[in-house]
Amino acid sequence: MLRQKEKMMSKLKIAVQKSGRLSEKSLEIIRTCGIKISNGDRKLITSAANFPIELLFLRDDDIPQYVEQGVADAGIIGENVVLETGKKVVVKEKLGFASCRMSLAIPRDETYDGPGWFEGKRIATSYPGILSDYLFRNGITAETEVTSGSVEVTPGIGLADAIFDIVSTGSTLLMNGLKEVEVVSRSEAVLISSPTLTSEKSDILSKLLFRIRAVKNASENKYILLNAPNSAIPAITKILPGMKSPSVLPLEQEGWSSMHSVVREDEFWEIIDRLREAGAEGILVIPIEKMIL
Ligand code: PRT
Ligand code: ZN
Repeated sequence: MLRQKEKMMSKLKIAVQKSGRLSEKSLEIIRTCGIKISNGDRKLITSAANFPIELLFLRDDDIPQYVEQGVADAGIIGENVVLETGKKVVVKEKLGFASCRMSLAIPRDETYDGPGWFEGKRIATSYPGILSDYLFRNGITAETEVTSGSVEVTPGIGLADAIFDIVSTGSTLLMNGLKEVEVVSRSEAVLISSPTLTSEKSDILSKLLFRIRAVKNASENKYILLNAPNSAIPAITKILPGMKSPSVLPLEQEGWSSMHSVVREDEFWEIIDRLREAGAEGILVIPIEKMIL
């Protein structure tokens, strides 16, 4: 009876990269959402213990197609692959990891005078779709060499004049005597889904997205506590917008208060400097585990 009930309950099938740059972080984000998964033995498919999802471990390039076909309901994948494969999938959420640029690079000694440089040149890439779209938009005719690996060595061995590839730190380009001259697009890991989910699966996806956003918000923000003379409270309140406005609690010491708020990670240092100028003291900054807006 119980088994029958389990069979009837549908689970959201999420495809993640089997092994590569996205694998660990994909599992980590799901685990940080409080979902218990095990993949010690790297099976093709595994179920979560306490949330109605199943994970499918696949090659990243195959994920958009499987999601389009409904073999998987959702997937975690680089935006670059979504763009390149052009499959009918919906990008539901940017996940903030595996960030990179998709760039054109040329030999370091070449003088670069704009996209016209590529006219009539041979460009090696694993992303012919994104490249040809860029060339078309810029009215450039160039030859594309499709290479599946080590694109960056192709100019050095005379196979191409330039490359179009993923750049992260830029050290691979540097090591191969190349320089980045055009950023064509940017990419990070995203959660994609099939455009045609049953309402039951849509509900599971919404619950998962709610948790992912809480985790993301938490990692993008910090909790801040500080002491301030009461006369500085109005100025400090202007600097600290918080989720609504800062909490202000009186301190034992007459004329002083403790203020609590939330600040964005990317504005953090600038805000700290302004707070000190406004009279804040004893500033404490604490990581947030989950943040529900
Ligand atoms: O086996 P499978 O097909 O599943 O994996 P894969 O080899 O195709 O992909 P993988 O694991 O290498 O990358 C997966 C995804 O990570 C990519 O699709 C991108 O969305 C993202 N990502 C982020 C990167 C990089 N950063 C990255 N730096 N993917 C590849 N690189 C490579 C790049 O190709 C170049 O060779 O790293 C080199 C450049 O790095 P820097 O730091 O030297 O600039
Ligand atoms: Zn791949």
